[in-house]
Parts: sequence; structure tokens; C-alpha cells
Amino acid sequence: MSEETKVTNEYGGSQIQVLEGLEAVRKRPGMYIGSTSSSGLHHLVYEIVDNSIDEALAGYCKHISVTINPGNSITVTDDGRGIPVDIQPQTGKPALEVVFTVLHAGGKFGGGGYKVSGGLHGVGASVVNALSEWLKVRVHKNGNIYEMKFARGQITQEMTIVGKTDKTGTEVTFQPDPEMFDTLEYDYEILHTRMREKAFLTAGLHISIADKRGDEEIGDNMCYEGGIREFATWCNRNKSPLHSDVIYMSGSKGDASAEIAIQYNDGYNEFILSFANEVNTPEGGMHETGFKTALTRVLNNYGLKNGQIKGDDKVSGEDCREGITAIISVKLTDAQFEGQTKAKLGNAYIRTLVEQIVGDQLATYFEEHPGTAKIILEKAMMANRAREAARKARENARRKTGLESGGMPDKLKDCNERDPSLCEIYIVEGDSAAGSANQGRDSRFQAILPMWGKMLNVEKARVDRIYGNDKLSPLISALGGGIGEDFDIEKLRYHKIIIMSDADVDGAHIRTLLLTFFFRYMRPLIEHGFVYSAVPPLYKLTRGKQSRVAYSDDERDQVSAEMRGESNAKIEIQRYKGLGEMNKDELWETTMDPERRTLRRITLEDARRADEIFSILMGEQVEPRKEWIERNAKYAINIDI
Ligand code: TSJ
Repeated sequence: MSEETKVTNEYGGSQIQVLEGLEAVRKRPGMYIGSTSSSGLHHLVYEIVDNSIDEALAGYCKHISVTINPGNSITVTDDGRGIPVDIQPQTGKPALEVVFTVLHAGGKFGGGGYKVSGGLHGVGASVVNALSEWLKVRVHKNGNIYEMKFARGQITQEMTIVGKTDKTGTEVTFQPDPEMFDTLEYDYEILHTRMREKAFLTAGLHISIADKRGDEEIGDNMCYEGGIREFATWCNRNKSPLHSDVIYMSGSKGDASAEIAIQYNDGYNEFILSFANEVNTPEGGMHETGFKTALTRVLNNYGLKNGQIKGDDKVSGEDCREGITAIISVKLTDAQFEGQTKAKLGNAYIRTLVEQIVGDQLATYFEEHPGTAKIILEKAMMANRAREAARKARENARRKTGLESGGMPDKLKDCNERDPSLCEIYIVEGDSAAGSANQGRDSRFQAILPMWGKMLNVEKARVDRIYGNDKLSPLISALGGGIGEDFDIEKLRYHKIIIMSDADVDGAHIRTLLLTFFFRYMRPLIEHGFVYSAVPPLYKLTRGKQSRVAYSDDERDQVSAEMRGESNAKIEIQRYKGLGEMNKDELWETTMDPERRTLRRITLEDARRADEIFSILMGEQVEPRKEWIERNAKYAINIDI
């Protein structure tokens, strides 16, 4: 036997494919987990947990636990059947090994695959393995504990029996690879929020989370027998509900099923959270469309039938959703995710299914609960009247101010370029920073809009009040796309909207307000990725005549060491307290010049978080606000509420 054939025998075709597959993941990690930033790092956990959730959905797993260990490794365990360990005939390897070494394997082997996952879940174990410095898996099954270990996707310990057990389940621990990620620090709150969401979506499943990094362990145990009903009440926990019972509807057709929970509150915002196969669909899609259509129809039909709505006084879709909190969760075998960020469900038959369920069951609910029906309908009719009045006021105001002819606010320093895709607008906090930004900018394509002072309390205001508000109306006019249901991205005047505020409490306050406003009234801005946060430097380091800036504490130390060099010269370090401390050239060079600046794109997740903080700070409930302020005392001292 020649040397060459021997090699081929030992490393058969499948092994070569394995190496190539995992190499591909390490070469282009972003393709598999979205990014190598914090979001990608957290994605690793979701990929693993999804496998346990699949096991729970299949009916074999009751408990899942997630632990952040010291050093930022993660352990996920479940009490399911345990990943199969038998030798697969096709590969001659244990199924367990295949799950961790072959791309897109998992979920489906030996015909024992999962119905719901439809290839969505349970494909990520090998990706996580490839991106982990090391990974260890233990399976309790057949009375044995099987163990296997890997480093950067390569086997370091073949599957070995390491003990006896009377339980079944799977335990995976992995250490994200520092070579692969920009940050290795897990955020407990991000994981906690995600796990809570999963617990709501899988009624009766116990999920626990623990963070063992600090001196004191923190954690939570979550289990919601009420499923998405409890999810809806939880979303309204800082609000005042209009009816105590949650309206719950569900149904299925073939392999597809849907469930919907609704509870209105006395606020003016629309909060619809939708999921397909337990994956959040922030951009909505067919399930949301079906829901909205049916809701509007049922409310109008009910109102007409009972004489509350007369003749042409129909309520619009937007009216029907004022103050609504709704959770929509659908399961299907062939989910199609579309849109910019694959966050929108595209299967048209799901629209019909949801529309039917809500059309039938909500009408029945209203017949059986006329008290609740009346409250909800009155809320929608009130919204309708307010919107009508606002429209008239707006028209009057337009006629008076000539806003219609595209008049721009006085405060706006516009740019010369007219092609929106080339234009940027900086929303700048404070007068002095706006002055420097105005002088430092490239006026060909950069516009400046100063913004200051306390803004309107958006929580208690309707869209109509917002139009009239003197802080927000210049912003609305400058952006040019309108708001709410009338928002038209085609009319938008800038494709980069950059929030430039100080890294202090007031800056955070303004950022929260703006993000909440965009999230509620111009959401497509965020969905298109048009909103950014400027990243100004935190430090200025000076040695004699030479000076440099640093954007983080780490960078400060690094730059300081570089500047000091061999000579141990004295470096003066100044902490920028605000944008106002920079002159126009410094601001341009560090924060505004497209060649040198950093922009942070705002995600829907960021905006949703801002919206939640905002509700807590501005809402009517006192307790959650007190709690939040106590928890965040060091940031919140100055927030004026
Ligand atoms: F992703 C993973 F592989 F790393 C992983 C999988 C991680 C964790 C924490 C759990 C799991 C996992 C897999 N939990 N439960 C399962 N179940 C199966 O893989 C399984 C078990 C039995 C059968 C069967 O047909 O008998 C089929 C499957 C898919």
C-alpha cells in the first residue's frame, strides 16, 4: 500500500470535508453567526440552547440551564434524551461526533429529527465548536456518561465513557475563541432577556440562568405555565392594563400552528412581538399582517353590529392598535425568513391561518365578553377622534407656516447634496457642540440639527401631540419622511442619521428619547439600518506638542504606552467631559470624518431596549421606576423625571 492511499484511508473523504467545513467557519465567522462582535458572541449561546429547546418542543426535556462561568465560558445542560452516541452507518462515527464536526448536521439523523425545527434549529453545534478555543460535551444516556473534547473544532479527546449515570441529558461547555471575537465578555442581561423570552414561548419549560463570574452568584429560574399569556402581562408590567384577562387565541392547520395573546393598556403605543419557530421576527411579516387585518375587521364589525360605530366612522388599523400589547407565535416546518436582516416571515399561508384564527376567535371573545369589547372599541374610537383632530390641526398649521412647501426648520444647517443616499444628518446635543459640528463638518453632504433641553414625554403623548411638539417637529421636518403609518422611507432626506451626544447621563437620556421616538414612530429607519450613534473619543493624550485620542480605557493605556516609548516621557491624559470640549477640527478628525470616524449602527434590539427603559422612566407606575433607579443609581442621578 502506497503512502498516499494509507493517508486517504485514515482521513476519508468525510474527514476532509469536515476540516474544510470548519475551516470555512473560522475564515468567515460572520457568515455563520452574523458578526464577531458582542452580538455574535451571544449568538453562540443561542445556537446551543436552541438544540435543548428543540428537545423540549419534541416533548423530552423539562429543564434547561445556562451558566456563565468565570472566564466567560458557557455551560448549557438539559434533561432530554441525550445526543445519540451510536455509530452512524454512513460515516462510521458516533452521531455525537458528527453533530460537533459536520456543518449543518444535527436535529435530523436516523429519522429521529424534529418536526418543528424544519432545519432552523439544531444546526449550530459545529459552528459553535469551530469558533471555540475548547469545547467539552457530556451525554448521559444508556446508563453511561459519554465525554468528548475539541479545540477549535478539532477532536482532542475521542468519545469516551467516563462514568455511570441513572439520568439522561446533555451538557456542553465552550470557551469562545479569542482569535475569533472582538469581545469575550458575556452580558448577563442580554442572555437573561433571551432565556426569559424562550421560557414564555415554551409554556411549562423550566429555564434557569446563572452568572458565576462575580463574587456573588446571580441568576434566575423561569417557568411560565401560562406561556404567551403570561408574556403579554409581563410586557404590560410597567403599564396600566385596560382589562385584567388576556385574550388568548390559537389554532393549527396541517403542520402549522399559531397562538396569539392580547392585552391593551392605557398608553398610546403599539407593542407587537412576533415569533416564528420561537425566533423573533422584529420586522414582522405574514403572521403580523394577518393579525392586523383581522383585528381591524373584527373591531369594526363588532362596533357596527352593536351600534357603537355609525356609518362611515370606521376605525383605522392604527386606531385599533393604540395601547395594544400583542404576542404572536407561529410554528411551521418551512419558515422563510426574508428582508434585510432575515427578520421577516414570508410564508403567505401563515397570514391566512392567523387571520382566520383571530377573525373567528376574537369575534367570539367579544360576544362572550361585551365589557372588555366595549373598553377596547372605545379606546380605538378615541384614537380615531384624536387622530382626526390632529390631522385638521396639522393642516391648519401647515397652511400657516408653509411647512407643506417643504420649509425647513431654522435650526437645521442643511447640506448641499440632494441625493439622500449620500446625505448625513448629525443630531447634536447642546449648543456649543452643534457650533463646532457646524464649523467642522463637510457641508457638501453633512447636515447638522441641534437638539437640547428636556424633550416631550413621548409615553403620555399621541402622535398628534408629537407633531405639534417644538422639540420634535424640527426633527420630523428635517428627516422628511413623516411618522407613524404615514411614514414613507422614499421621502427620507438622509440615509445616515447620526446621534451625536455626550457619554454622560444627559447624553444617554437624549439617546434613549431619540431611539424610543424612532422605534415607535419611524421604525423603518432602524430596520433599514439608517440610524447610528457617533463614537467620540474619551481621552486626549498629550506629549509635548504631539497629541492623540483614545476611544476606550484599553486604547488609552495602549496609546499612552506607545507615546511614552523607551524614554518614559510624561504623558498628560485629559478625559473629555463632553463634545463641547472639542474644537471644530478635533471634532471633525475624531468623530465626523468618514475616513477616520467610527459609527455604531443602532439595531432594533438597541431601540427596543431604549423603549423599555423609557417606559420605566416615563410611565405612570412608580415602583418599577424606583427599582430601576436603585439598580442603575450610578447612571441615573441626573435623569429628570
Ligand atoms: F448543540 C448541541 F449539540 F451542542 C447540543 C444538543 C447542546 C445541548 C446543550 C443539548 C443538545 C441536545 C440534543 N439535547 N437533546 C438533544 N437531543 C438529541 O439530539 C436527540 C436525542 C434522541 C433522538 C432520538 O431520535 O432518539 C434524537 C435526537 C435529535
